[in-house]
Amino acid sequence: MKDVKVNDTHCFALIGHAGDGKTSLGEALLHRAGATASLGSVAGGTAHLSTIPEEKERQSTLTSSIFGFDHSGKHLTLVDTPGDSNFQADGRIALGALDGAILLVSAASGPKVGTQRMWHFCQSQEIPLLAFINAMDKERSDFAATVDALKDMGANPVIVALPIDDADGFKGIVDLLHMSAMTAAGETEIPGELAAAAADARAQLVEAVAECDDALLEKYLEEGELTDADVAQGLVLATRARRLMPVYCGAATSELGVDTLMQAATELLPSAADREPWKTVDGEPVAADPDAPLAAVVLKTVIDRYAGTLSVFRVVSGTARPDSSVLNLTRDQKERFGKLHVLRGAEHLEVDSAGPGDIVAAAKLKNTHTGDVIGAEKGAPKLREIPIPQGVISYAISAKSKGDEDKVYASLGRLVEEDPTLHLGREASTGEFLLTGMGELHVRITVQKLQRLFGVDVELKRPKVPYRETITRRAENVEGKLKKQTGGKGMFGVCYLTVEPKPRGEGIEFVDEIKGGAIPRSLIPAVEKGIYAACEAGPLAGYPIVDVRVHCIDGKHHAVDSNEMAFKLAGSFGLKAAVQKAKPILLEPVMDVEVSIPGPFVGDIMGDLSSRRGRVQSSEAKGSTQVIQAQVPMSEMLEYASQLTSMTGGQGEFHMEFSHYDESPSHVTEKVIAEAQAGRAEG
Ligand SMILES: Nc1nc2c(ncn2[C@@H]2O[C@H](COP(=O)(O)OP(=O)(O)O)[C@@H](O)[C@H]2O)c(=O)[nH]1
Ligand SMILES: [Mg+2]
Repeated sequence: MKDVKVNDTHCFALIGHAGDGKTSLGEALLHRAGATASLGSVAGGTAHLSTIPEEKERQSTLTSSIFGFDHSGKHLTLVDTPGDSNFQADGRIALGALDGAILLVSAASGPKVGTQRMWHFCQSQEIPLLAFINAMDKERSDFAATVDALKDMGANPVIVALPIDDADGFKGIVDLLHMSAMTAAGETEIPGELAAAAADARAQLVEAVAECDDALLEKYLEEGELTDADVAQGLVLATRARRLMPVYCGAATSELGVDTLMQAATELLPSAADREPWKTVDGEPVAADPDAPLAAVVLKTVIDRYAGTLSVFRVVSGTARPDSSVLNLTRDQKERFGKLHVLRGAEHLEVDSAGPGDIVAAAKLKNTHTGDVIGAEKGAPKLREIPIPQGVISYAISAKSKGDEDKVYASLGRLVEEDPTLHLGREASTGEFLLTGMGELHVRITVQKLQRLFGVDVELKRPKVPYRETITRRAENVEGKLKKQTGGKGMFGVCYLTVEPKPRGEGIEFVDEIKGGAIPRSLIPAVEKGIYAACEAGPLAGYPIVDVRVHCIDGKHHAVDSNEMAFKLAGSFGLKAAVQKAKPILLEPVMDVEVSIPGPFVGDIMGDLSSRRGRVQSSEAKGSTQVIQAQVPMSEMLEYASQLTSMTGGQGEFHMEFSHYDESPSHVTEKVIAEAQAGRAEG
């Protein structure tokens, strides 16, 4: 890899909804680039990007898969991501370490929940995108409608490849940048009957590119055309600045349109050298310089049967070398690399160095986890860590055979290490182990892996609902006081807090408004700590408090008796008192639910969703299947999988994922409070 320059090093992801063809497209890209000897197939169980048995069995991607390869003098890393909402978080984490992505959409069904969710995520993270409209060979494919649907989603698509799709089916594409046609036979003339449509689409492309750049626009208005070089260069800038999302199309399983997409991925998406610079925790840019001290982020952890635990990292700056010492800057832990490997699906290829933009794996690091940042022992900038999404559904689990508990706990610990969106905890009141994941399937697959890798069987019990608590009005100037000045060491701290509701999902915010040293500067963080600690258990039923802005407006201190402990407790008492005065309520998680069923079941299923307090948002026919979208409180959906099976004789399917928190109705609140009180009485 050392011969490839940083500006010829690219890493990008394939993202989109489950089942639309990402893995198949990845296989086609790898095969056309000569990185694999044969075209892998998901349906045939030969995909190089499927790395674990559960993926082959379900014919669906469950964990992101990384493949590094060389192509046309460039070093590329392709990351195939899961589309299913249970596993999408894995793709989001990987995107935190990449430079761009290809958003795949099926021409037969258009953008779906998974497409939209990944698109929004890329928007929020400012990740440059190309779109690939796949499955153009399917009978119901509709290129124009799919482009329109991308527009409706809020994207700014511009067509760069037009399908050659006539009565005999899909044959290839017209590349509007080079005004040439590509079919299975190779490059050819643009078919006569498409000439007018191609000229029209080309004019739209030129116009869209011109509008993104003042100098180009001026030239375009004066001369009425732009040169090929102008358009190509303009499109590069517009893509990287995320002003335009260039749209390509093809059919992954027959490798049509794939070469043009590969060229676009390496020309339009930024290389490691010309992406937006990485930032340190202090917001300083970090240049992709192979000669600087090493700085890297860990995007994945893999438990490998032979190699042990692998930490997969992307080099941001500097050069990683085998047998060298590094520092985990997240945990302030010394680590040592042994050999370094490029991942090629399930295979590993040893390398002797890795520079900016390269993604490699190191085995058996001591205490390094997904999301961490690592670097040279001296002089490494501390990069921002990759945020890890938190799971939403918790199941109480127990070992099937008594005496296996320790083994279950230890083995689950290994799986949690590999998948940071899983969480293993213990419920204080009952002592039960709780396994938390992104959805029911996520937890069930984890249980399957547990059995396969470690031979332990566990039982899943009814999941717990992660309720939250918040406030509904402002409470001003509430005192939090700790005063203990009789006998022993004195303790004195007073703070005055004003709390107010924040919009849903914004969490807790602390605002320091202390003036004139009413609380000494050095002790204000203690107040903040106390407030955060008190937010862990709300006054109604002990669930975490969320979405509150806390202003610390005044306080009192004592020259001798004030200390950290005193102010931490004062902050904590103040918060509890303020929340009580601000009319606290219980929030319940509401899920986005998509149910697919044969037409005749629609009435029953809609009625059932309403009885679960669900709000049906749409019901659409897709062929003989009816797809219902609804929002339903999580507490009503805990055993939906088996209930749907019995209602439809196994002919229904559903997806569900967290949408938002909503105030729970009073009968639910009362029940949850009563349960919490019963739990406390027992515990
Ligand atoms: N006809 C057709 N089938 C496709 C195409 N791409 C993928 N498929 C099929 O769709 C199914 C799901 O594809 P997969 O690549 O696993 O989708 P992913 O979940 O997005 O990774 C597989 O059975 C593929 O063979 C395509 O372009 N045309
Ligand atoms: Mg896949």
